[in-house]
Amino acid sequence: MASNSFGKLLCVTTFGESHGPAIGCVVDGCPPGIAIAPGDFVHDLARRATGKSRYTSQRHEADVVEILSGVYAGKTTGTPIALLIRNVDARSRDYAAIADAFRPGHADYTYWQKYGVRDPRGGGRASARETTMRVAAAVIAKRWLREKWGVEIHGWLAQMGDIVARVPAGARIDFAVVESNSFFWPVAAQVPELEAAIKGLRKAGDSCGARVNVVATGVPPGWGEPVYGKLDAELAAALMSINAVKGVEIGAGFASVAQRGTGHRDEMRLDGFASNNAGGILGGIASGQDIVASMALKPTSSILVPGHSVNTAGEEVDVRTRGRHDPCVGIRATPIAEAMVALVLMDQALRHRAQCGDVGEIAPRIPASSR
Ligand code: EPS
Repeated sequence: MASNSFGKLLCVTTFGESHGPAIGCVVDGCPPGIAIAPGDFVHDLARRATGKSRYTSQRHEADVVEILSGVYAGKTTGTPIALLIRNVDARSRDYAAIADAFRPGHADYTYWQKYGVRDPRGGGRASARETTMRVAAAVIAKRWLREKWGVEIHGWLAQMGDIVARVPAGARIDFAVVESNSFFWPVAAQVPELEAAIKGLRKAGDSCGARVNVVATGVPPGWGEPVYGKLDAELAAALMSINAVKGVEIGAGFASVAQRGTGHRDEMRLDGFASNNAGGILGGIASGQDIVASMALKPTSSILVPGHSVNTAGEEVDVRTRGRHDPCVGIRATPIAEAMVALVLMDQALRHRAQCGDVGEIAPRIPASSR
């Protein structure tokens, strides 16, 4: 009801506010026997964290995970896994001047309308700080998916503002390049252009949007459910639940509108699919091809340029947001998108195993790779 939880068999609940004492999550329904230690969270949390480059928010959080329950002798026990991260660098004074005003384009106004009260410090529950716990929970899901099923999940920044990643048509993304720069950008030669764009935005006190793509390889055919539990529907909902996301595409997505049936259908032969316009999902169920998702993030609403708005007293005011904000939230969204895809896939895998675990491998099985 209150929607701080998601997933059916793997159920993740997050809690905490950006400037509260801590943020945390409870991961319930996780199978026993998965090796997990606090150090396992370091890599992905650092990929998502603020303050790791000059191009993101300069808030410096340590993001140290404390495992409070559900793990014994280094392995999950099957009981609820509670993870906690203490907030250590909140600077609530940055929000004092706008505590009673609604930032245009922000959740300030809608939280106020819904609850009649809100925590203005750091955006409270609406802050992207909350996504830290999604990434932490997904460390467990990513491991299970990789070790048990060979599923790998990788994301990249495909567009920042009007700069589009110049990946040659049909070329595979080089994830070593993606991980080698602060933008998760797949084309190294364009990184200076991105750096200059962020510097320009900072100078202008403005922000820009972004597109993040994610691919999951190795997903066996069969994961996903008809009709209301479609894999693409759950991926879309999970990705859309990330702060600032305004659009999600699966496979060819909105480009399908201009396609013909002859061009869109992914023709099959015994040695493979001819294309992947479906993004690896047919009828809500994985086909065995790569799962391909893409999401659009709006420009950060907390910006220095003053904008017209109103305050809680019903007065018209100009709002200007100071503080340590991201000129482009999309830069840090790649690990968050991967996390949501991992959590949905693990939940769907557990559901598939529960209902159809005895079905086994059905012939013919068409290889995943497009010819
Ligand atoms: C955020 C605003 C900034 C970011 C924060 C997300 O918070 P603050 O104003 O407190 O510095 O630093 O991101 C994180 C702290 C994080 O870990 O992602 C927002 O408004 O969403």
